[in-house]
Amino acid sequence: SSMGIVEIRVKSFLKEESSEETPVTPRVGIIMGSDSDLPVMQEAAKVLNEFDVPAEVRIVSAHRTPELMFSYATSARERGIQVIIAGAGGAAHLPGMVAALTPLPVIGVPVRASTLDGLDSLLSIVQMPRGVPVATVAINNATNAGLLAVKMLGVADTALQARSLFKFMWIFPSKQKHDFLELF
Ligand code: RP5
Repeated sequence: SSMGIVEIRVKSFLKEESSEETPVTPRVGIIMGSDSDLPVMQEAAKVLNEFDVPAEVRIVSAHRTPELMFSYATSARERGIQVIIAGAGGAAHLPGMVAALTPLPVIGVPVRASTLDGLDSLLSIVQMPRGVPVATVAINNATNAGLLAVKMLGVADTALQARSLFKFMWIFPSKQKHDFLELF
């Protein structure tokens, strides 16, 4: 019986160890050109937190830290990131540049940051050339970027799709609502 106690102690020790040492792999990368974008971009993090989707938040600038942008974009997929949300203002090249460097879907958030009321950011992000898509949300609407990321991940994650159902329910046609509820 003393062996039994030792085993239990070892197990609980290992459990504590592993819960401290195993960091959760982020599924969504939230990046932005400047810390001045944070008040807008944190809304995306809030949404992901609401749905228990692990996310990381990083300042990565296409213009000020181009090498960091390159290494972030080219390593994101192999680190386990599945969707990238990129916010930037002014000459907002970050989402498009990142989209050119990764197979992951990129959601762009135009941040209102200059004298042009965010129209500059919107056009910089939305007017991508054919072949390099960026899913662009409305100016300053990082909430929608978070919700869109949840929907994208939900395609291959029915548990997450089910959790998101109630958030989106009010816009579903009633037949679809019925089918969905049957499913879970
Ligand atoms: C962009 O320029 C950033 O995304 C930010 O929206 C804007 C202003 O940046 P700061 O000068 O406030 O750092 O690169």
